[in-house]
Amino acid sequence: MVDQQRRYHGSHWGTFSAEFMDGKLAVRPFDGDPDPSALLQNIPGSLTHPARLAKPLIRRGWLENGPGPDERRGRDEFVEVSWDEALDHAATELKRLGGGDQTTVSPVPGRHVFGGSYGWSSAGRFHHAQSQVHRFLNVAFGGYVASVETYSSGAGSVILDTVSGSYIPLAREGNWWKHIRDTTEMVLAFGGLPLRNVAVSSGGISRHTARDAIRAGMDRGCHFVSISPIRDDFDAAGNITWIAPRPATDVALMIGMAYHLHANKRVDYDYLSKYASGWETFEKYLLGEVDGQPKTPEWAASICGVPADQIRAVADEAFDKRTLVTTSYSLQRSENGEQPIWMALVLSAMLGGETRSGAGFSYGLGSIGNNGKPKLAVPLPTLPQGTNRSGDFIPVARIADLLLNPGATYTYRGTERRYADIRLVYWAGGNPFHHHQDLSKLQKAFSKPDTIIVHDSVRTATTAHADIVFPATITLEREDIGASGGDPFIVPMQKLGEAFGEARDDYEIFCDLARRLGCYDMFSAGRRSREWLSHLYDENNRKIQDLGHELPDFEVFMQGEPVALTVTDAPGMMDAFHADPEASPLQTASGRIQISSDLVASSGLPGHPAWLEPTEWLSGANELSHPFQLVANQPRGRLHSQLDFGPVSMAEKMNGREVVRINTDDALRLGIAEGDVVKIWNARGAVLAAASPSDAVLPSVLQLSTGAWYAPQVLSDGTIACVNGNPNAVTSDRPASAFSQGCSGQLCMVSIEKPDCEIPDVVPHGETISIIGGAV
Ligand code: PGD
Repeated sequence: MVDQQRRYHGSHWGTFSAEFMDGKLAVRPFDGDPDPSALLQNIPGSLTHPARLAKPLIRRGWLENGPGPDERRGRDEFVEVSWDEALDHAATELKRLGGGDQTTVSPVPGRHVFGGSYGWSSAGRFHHAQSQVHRFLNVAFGGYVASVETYSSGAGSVILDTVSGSYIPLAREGNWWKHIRDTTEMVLAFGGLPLRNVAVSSGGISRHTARDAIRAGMDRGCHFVSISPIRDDFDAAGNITWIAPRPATDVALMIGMAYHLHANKRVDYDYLSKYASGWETFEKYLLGEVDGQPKTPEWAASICGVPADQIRAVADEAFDKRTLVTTSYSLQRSENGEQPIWMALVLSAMLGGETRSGAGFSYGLGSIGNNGKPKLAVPLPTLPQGTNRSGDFIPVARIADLLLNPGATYTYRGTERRYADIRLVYWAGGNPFHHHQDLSKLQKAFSKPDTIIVHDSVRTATTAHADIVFPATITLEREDIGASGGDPFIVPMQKLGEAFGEARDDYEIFCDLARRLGCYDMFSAGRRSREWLSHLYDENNRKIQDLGHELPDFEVFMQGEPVALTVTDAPGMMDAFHADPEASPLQTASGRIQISSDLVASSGLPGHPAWLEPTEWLSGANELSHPFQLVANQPRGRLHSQLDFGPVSMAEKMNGREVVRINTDDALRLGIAEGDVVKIWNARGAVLAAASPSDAVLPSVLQLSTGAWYAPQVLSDGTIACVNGNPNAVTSDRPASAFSQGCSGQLCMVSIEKPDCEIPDVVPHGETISIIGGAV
């Protein structure tokens, strides 16, 4: 039993314990964490921050005129209402759209209801908002239009599923941090290995081990090569070789390496013939038999800007050593984002794959904390979401197209699909006005549905575009069970404070609606929150006991400390495949790693990895009108847009405004000095940010992280700009390709200038949604 004053809790940025000291919440990292994240210190202020939602809100236009498309969303006023009023309005609307007891109401699955509701929300196996909304819509509508894939990895996952059978083992199964510590001789890190990203992991992370593994690898003499236009994408201390290609050109660099290796017979052809298929098709492309252009290091250098001799040298070293090729998720969050991931897998295969311990290919190492760690030997508790009978879905990053183009067709994984006609959007636990691109397009898309319902704990830009806003508790205000694949602890998430204002748990909100719709019994299964927790825990414990392990009793667990889970070094998919490719083939068309694919070719792409010129890149036609390549990457001071108001996030800003880094020479040429507020713009929109000249970014590259809360304002020169610094005001929501339809939000072309207009102050968190008036 632990000290009752000190409570444990789990979060995406680390396990911690907390207690109130002098009336303030003090957060202390979990003792077992060797490298806790500073992001934990964003947490204490979240209990009472002024951006918290205290009462239910209804948009005035919706309240007065009823449901229907409305361009005032995002600009309209909100009216505070009582819970009963808000729930009654919502329930009436849900019933109008076919919601109810699906055993008695005509069971028309909700093909007009978008419930994809993407977002990280908070840690916790039961109160996970996305799981709650999915369960609710399955019960109340019989189903909904879902979303598949992620903004993190939309293009990479789809291509790896196609050419290696499944992306999951390549991201999660290899124990890569251990290899880096013990055996790997060279790490070719495309996109770097950013410690700022491994600080977080969806669902929780108890032990941050990456920094120690890198340090141990360096001490052993492992050569780390970071390939990125931004130097601190590999932000560990020590000797790291930085190779800086132009953004979006890594695939050309890899193909140039492949050409050199093949020309010098420095390829493991035995590996290719045993474990891969389609080499001959790719070889023709490599040698220029298809397009008359041999893909020499000189050809690659002309595209990526890395000298040909350096390309040759790094390829030779990679062949001579036990080389681990890694690609960050960011690499594929761009147009043609499938290509560098596919090519990195092929390059690794040319080097002999995983035939030597410590060598091979790892996807997303460094992109998220729990990738590349030992697997759990035991299952984790999961809330059953029921059955979605609608059968309809979109690739997640197609949300704006779905709402704007009902009935239109598109392709995904080689199959033609059609967008549904959506009347209701129900969102809980995500912030599309943070995570989607081209936010003015999204704003138009959000004007289309009849009704938008959002649950959140804080007044985000997404709540500003809703019709009904339900205030949700945060994890600190409720009990839950914390656990995540790849993390070796299960954490009792103990309640730390009372609900803010009138906020309710997402589960309670759905129960209240289900009662009004006549489907409470089915939704709740007769259980209150605590009964669900003990039910999920006990059910899981039984499965764990069947495997010969055991967890404490539920009540003991909930009042105790985090409990260690068993991990395993049992062979994963790639190990089994390498041990016997005949007995354990990959789930691909050929059973092997596919160097060429007819399915990919059926979407109009080359059927092998290739350099495909993006619409927006340095050296492209677009460079003439907008000469800078913006890299809109993950932030250092927060997770996505969450807790942006916390002190760690605010310390990264200047006067509350997000910072854009610009190469020192470019800044000098444009007369931009440290702290100057600059306007970054293109045809899609504009954003203000505080400039910071730096030699850590390549010339003609700007770096502005995601996550500042979207606050569009009309500037005195007439431009509408996000004054807080959200890069998604200018990024494109063009799909990565017609094959994956993944998010391409990482890169776009922009102009930058010191604006000739008054500079408005930033909009404080929560004030974009207004009970007294809109922001624009
Ligand atoms: P978060 O800021 O985590 O972003 O997008 P995502 O929508 O996941 O939003 C989570 C929301 O959930 C917050 O508003 C938070 O307040 C709310 N929330 C937290 N706990 C609870 C709860 O218990 N209940 C309810 N109802 N709400 C809760 C992230 C997405 O952004 C991702 S994963 C990636 S990788 C993308 N990255 C990029 C990028 O690199 N570049 C660009 N340009 N754009 C990106 N967008 C993507």
